[in-house]
Amino acid sequence: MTTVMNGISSDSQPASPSPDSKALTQWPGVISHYARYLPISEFTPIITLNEGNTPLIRADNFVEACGGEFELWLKYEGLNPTCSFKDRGMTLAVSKARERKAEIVICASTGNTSASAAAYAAKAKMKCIVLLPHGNIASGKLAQALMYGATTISINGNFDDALRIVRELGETGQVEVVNSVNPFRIEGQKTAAFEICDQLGRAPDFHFLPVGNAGNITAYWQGYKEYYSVRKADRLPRLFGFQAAGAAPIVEGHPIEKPETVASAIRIGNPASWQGANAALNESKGHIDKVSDSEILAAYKLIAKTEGIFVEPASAAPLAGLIRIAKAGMIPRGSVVTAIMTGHGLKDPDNAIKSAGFEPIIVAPIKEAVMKVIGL
Ligand code: AN7
Repeated sequence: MTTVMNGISSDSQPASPSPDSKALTQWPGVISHYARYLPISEFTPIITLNEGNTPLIRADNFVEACGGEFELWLKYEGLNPTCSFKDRGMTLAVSKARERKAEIVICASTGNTSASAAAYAAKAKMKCIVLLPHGNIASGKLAQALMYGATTISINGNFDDALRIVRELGETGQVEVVNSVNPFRIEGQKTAAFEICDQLGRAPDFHFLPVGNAGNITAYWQGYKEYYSVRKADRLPRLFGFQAAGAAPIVEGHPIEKPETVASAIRIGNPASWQGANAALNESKGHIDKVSDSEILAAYKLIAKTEGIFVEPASAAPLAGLIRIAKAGMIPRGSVVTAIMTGHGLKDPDNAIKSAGFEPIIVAPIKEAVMKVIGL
């Protein structure tokens, strides 16, 4: 009989583990690893792509470039199975939808939620419908929704319009909404805070992240508080959130009707988890601010060049904020700072090529031509 443990079937395990296998144990995904903190039971089918366990990478070069004297750790969430943090919440939302015998999952998305929903629905053999703001999706994300087989609908409107329609469709009871208005999304996403504490052996002093629909800031705060309450973390971090200047409803204190930013992932004018964000900011003595598109693009290039870490523009928003705050001397020396790199740079190749500032040099197919270019 085949029993499924840790996401692999027992009959596929090697007969005798090699000496190297110890360091390469199979990670089972966030639900199995953090089961005791999640609302699941023995009846919950676990739909996983082995998400989570993403690297926490120390970024001294970047800190040096912004003149700081603190420890910066980047949680590289772009290394999840669909290349964004959304997979943590989606594994749980889709598992719970399957448990309830739902057949169709639906979401509105600026791109990453749709990629993740489509992938997990495929794994669960469920139908997936995604509503996207027409013309404002990074090409990698659109490719994902199409390839994973989601029914992909482009709305002549923005994300907020798409989410409004999805909520209305959810009220019919015929579809399962897997946007972060679904509480299982937040529950799954909080595992990233657990991982940071487990990887660092403590909670950070400051935690920087981008804010769009505000589900992630809500989830991180819930995760840090929960780990603190069971004494798995020694302190609570201050949460520092950043919105794009043209899409900064929480900073401005009112919804933005026509949000605009190069960081299409956070082009959101009326965040669903606004209250969760406010609670996280107030309770953690945190801070929310806006960064301009040019600050975002500068940070986007700097992190790739100084650390070899390629993120999408939205993930550079907290780095832009960190540059500004570090320069103002607001991070005490020796602080431990984390920043969440929410999505992979390859999601948005068009912005990358546009932003790089130079193009490949075309030469004749001979050694001399290449030597001339490199000055040898
Ligand atoms: C890379 O995919 O809202 O504040 O529909 O893709 O939790 O919304 C994406 C959001 C940050 C903001 N970074 O997180 C969607 C969507 C990236 C993102 C955010 C998003 P939230």
